[in-house]
Amino acid sequence: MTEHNNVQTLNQFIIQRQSDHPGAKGELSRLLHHIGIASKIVNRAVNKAGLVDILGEHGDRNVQGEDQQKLDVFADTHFIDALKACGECCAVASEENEEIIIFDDELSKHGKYVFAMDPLDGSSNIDVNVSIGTIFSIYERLSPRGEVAKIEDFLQEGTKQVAAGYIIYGSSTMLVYTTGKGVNGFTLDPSIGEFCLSHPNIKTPKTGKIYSINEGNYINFPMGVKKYIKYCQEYDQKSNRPYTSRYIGSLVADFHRNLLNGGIFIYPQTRKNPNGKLRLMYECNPIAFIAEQAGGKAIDGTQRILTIKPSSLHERVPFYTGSTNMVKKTEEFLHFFNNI
Ligand code: P6P
Repeated sequence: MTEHNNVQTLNQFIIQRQSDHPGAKGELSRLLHHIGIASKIVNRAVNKAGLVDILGEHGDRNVQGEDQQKLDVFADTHFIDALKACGECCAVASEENEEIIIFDDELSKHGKYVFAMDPLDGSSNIDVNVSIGTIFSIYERLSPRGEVAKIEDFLQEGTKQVAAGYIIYGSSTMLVYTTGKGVNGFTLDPSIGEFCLSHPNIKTPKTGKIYSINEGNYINFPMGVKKYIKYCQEYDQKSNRPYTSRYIGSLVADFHRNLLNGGIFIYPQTRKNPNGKLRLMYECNPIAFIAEQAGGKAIDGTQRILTIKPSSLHERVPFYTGSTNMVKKTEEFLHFFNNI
């Protein structure tokens, strides 16, 4: 009995769970398999970032006007290459590219899916060795297979997502994803180069003790957020307060900790980002899908993130997500103090 006999790899899991989707022909399975491959390639580069000359500014600036680090470009390129090789995806939207990337080769243009991603979120943390992540969202295309993909293929509500997930490149590298039948986490075992099922059927606690928000922006927060922060800091034995403030500044890392331990992550409107900083298509929607599938909640302050009809590829929204009871409490403060 080898040590790995009782461990299920990502590929074994994907094949086994294909039956969750009657009539599936393996397209999504193949797409998820290729995401796993790209994740391992990016992980190898992230782990060596301090050693190989891929640190520091790439010199270009992405559509967000942010200095693009070489590892951003590396991750963007390798995920796009893997998705093109897979043949199940006809186009990609990425934080690093203003326009959608259309695959017009004979195989991919018949692809059933479109793929939105933040290839390396939190990249400002690369140089200081803080956990970073890839976030992705998968939709069925709306345009006919065989035709050139269109922007409308992407501008679908988050409820239409077929799958969503993230890879966190941290003390260990994990792939966490959902296809709408629960959330499962896989840890990369470098000794065999496989993602192995380590966190089956993740359920997030209904409440927690952690609140995650950049309090440096406090002065410009909506009043309801200010009041909620003070609520978190008050002593109240019955509701286990004061809570603990934990903020890494890397969405995947902050969300993943709260998903497992319970907690709330908030990125509200600020002076610099009056609509919030996080992007709906490839940060908030995938994270919201995972949060809800794990029994949590995700809102923009007034509605479910997943019901927002996107109007543009890179639009930003305020983001409140995590343990249901904590998000509901924030909603109460926003409603009372901001008439939201
Ligand atoms: P701030 C990283 O740049 C990011 O997009 C998310 O990963 C993170 O949650 C957020 O921005 C941090 O933003 O303004 O607090 O530094």
